[in-house]
Amino acid sequence: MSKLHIVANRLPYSLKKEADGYELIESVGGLATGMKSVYTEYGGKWIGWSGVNSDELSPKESDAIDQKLLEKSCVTVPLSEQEILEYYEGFSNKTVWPLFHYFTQYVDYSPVNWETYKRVNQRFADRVLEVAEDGDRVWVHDYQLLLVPEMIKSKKPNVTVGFFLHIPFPSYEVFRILPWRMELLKGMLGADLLGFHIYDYERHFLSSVRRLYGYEIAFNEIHADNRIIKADSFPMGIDYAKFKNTSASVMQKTIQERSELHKELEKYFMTSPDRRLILSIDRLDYTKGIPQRLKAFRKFMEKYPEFHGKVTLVMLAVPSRGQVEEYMMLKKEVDELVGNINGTYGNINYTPVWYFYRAMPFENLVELYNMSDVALITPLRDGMNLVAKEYVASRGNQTGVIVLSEMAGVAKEMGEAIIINPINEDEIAEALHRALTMPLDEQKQRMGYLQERIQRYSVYKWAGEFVDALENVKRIQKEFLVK
Ligand code: ADQ
Repeated sequence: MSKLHIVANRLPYSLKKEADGYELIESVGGLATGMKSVYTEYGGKWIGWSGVNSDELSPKESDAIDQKLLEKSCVTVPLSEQEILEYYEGFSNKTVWPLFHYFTQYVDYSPVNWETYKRVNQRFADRVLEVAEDGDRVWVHDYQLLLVPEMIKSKKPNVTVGFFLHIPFPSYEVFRILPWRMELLKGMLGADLLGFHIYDYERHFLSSVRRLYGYEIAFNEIHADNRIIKADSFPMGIDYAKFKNTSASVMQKTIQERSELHKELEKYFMTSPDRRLILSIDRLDYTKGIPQRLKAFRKFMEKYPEFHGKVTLVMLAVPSRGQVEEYMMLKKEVDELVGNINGTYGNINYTPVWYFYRAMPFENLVELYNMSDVALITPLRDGMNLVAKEYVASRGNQTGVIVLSEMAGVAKEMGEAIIINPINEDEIAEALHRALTMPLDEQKQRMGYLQERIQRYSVYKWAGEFVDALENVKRIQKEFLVK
């Protein structure tokens, strides 16, 4: 049977330094969960970076790590400090990330970073070429590796290549700004199948291909120099059962067994029957609309004094890309806004915003999902947004309301949420009021539909469908050649 290899910037393990060497820690993120099921089933390798700067490792340490990872079917791509700076923090996160999220004012056009991006992409491709044999399939992930599909295809045309973009693909008018737009598209077009979260991103991509390369496009098939390439949308799901079951089990724990956070949340609700929690969870990233969200909450407090003392916004922000200037500025702005709201509306018994600048253990995350009345999800742009799906999966009693940005890919699957424009503070303040006063029957009806839909298209289903589509494109290409 043909193998299926995964290529992603990071491997599904991170390394922890111990006295006697490095220990592997399994990642629990969405991508790792979904992909592990796939590459182990098809006997392939996972090619990626271990997360450790290779300058810090002696050759002996490096060999030992490679060996340990190989036992888990992982092949490492070493990256030096300079490469991490220029390829990862540089071109990936300061050029492609802001551009693809429509933050054109933040885009850095460093030719040095671009050269390193090309070189590192080639290194990833070379590792793939070492392990992939004719007839195998390779699934490349995300914006750090846009050039890899073509780098594989040009050397091994009999390897079937799939590519999935986890972030938006922007409109042509934004994409065209990039000096290296032709090269990036050429890189992506090395794939036989290109996957996006939603149809809008696929449409933007096809439009850029048509305008920049002039290829004929029939529905979602690109006819490129005697090859057929397919684009399609695959909305990524979550491990629904994991959230559902953890949520049920944490809520069944006895009072003594409960976590500190759980006990604190219960105390909060016990002080008054009409207390409410609003939850906000993201990486601290400028695309997530966190300052706008805080301003909208402040507006809500201004407009609805009857909720003072009764509503708390729990805001979790995971530290992210802290070396990049825009992220440092964002952190400062968020700190100040939280201080301002708490200073204005708080008192000795009441803190309107509980702000946690850290990652939470999984169980605590699920407790918060389970015990919050409203999920406030307002990104300015977001490829998908898995937090919305995780909230749905964790709602054991089917209550809870989602206030959701129309700019998140997930909004396309969540017509039952209250959909808002993330810039419109008044609209969000009104949506919060509506969510907090929504009758329980209506909440249950909406949440019931959401649960049914999100449960059906889990991360496993998503991965399975992509792999099936990759097989299908192989067949279409064969038929095309026979004609
Ligand atoms: P992200 O931008 O990282 O992903 P998202 O999809 O929301 O965004 O995933 C964030 C993940 O981090 C969630 O699984 C969430 O549970 C977890 N998380 C957030 N805050 C946390 C905290 N304080 N503690 C612990 N865990 C926390 C990118 C794209 C998205 C796309 C995904 C998948 O930007 O649009 O949905 O990839 O394709």
